[in-house]
Amino acid sequence: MKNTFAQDVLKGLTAENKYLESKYFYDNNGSRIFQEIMNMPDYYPTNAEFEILSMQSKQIIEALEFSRPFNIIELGAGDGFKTFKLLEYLVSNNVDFHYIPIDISQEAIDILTKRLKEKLPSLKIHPQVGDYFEILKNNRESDYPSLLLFLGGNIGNYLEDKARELLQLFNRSMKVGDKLLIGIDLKKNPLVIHKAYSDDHGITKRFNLNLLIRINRELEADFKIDDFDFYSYYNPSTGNVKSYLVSLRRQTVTLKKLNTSINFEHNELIWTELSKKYAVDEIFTFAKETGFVVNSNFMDCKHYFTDSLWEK
Ligand code: AVI
Repeated sequence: MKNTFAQDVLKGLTAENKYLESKYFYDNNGSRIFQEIMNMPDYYPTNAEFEILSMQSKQIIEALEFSRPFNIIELGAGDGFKTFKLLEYLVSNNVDFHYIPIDISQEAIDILTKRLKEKLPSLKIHPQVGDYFEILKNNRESDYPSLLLFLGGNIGNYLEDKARELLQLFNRSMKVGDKLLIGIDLKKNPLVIHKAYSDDHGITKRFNLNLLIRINRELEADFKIDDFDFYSYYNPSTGNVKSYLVSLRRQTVTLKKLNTSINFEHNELIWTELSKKYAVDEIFTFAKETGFVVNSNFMDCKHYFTDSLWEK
């Protein structure tokens, strides 16, 4: 199998403006650091979405207007911590549904399945490991209506064009009447956003530097981690949080597996992540452009985050 990680790292580090793709943050260690981020009080998206699903599960389910058994297909289920509230509501109200969590990590799916079987023994769960689209292909043949979940604000990590493509792909794998519940982080006081991504504890910095550690390990590179710093800023006009690694000196890094060396200037940047924030009217436009109609926006009490319900 071709090593896309190696290819993507090479492409990013040899580009005129160096970059690394944020999807590569999530090796086992990176996923653990991301859990730490989600536990930080300043990282508001997790608490906001947890509040929405804890307080408004009833309203969300009513808005689906599914009269028969249905499927809940979760894309990138991870540890399923947030979804638990929704599932708990459904199980305790004896609603007839099947839960199909999908994740690329076998480890994440195993942990999730074990926890759910313990906590909600009557839940009908059909975990799947692999690529969303391969698995979603079956959705169009299903006799049951489906609710797709794409939670956590992951859509914000895609460039707008890529996000549109992804949503169009979701749309194509859905039947008329299927719904999508998508977590979207909203524009808000810039200081709140700034604090969430430039934390004082250095956890987000560690999250970013872990990518260099991963490259050292998997591509036999010699990044000196102390020679890089982390910088992130929010632009309220565009809604973009952009994160970077900063080379603290002029240096050359060798990537043995790629047979190549990369030069860094003093203060040269590697762009590592986009976390885009949307305004509510942009969400309506986005849905329309990708073949959906917005049914409702379920927001937390501070209006920091929305779980937006779209229908095909
Ligand atoms: C996974 N994703 C939605 C997170 C975000 O907020 O963009 C990743 C993250 N990066 C830094 N902090 C959290």
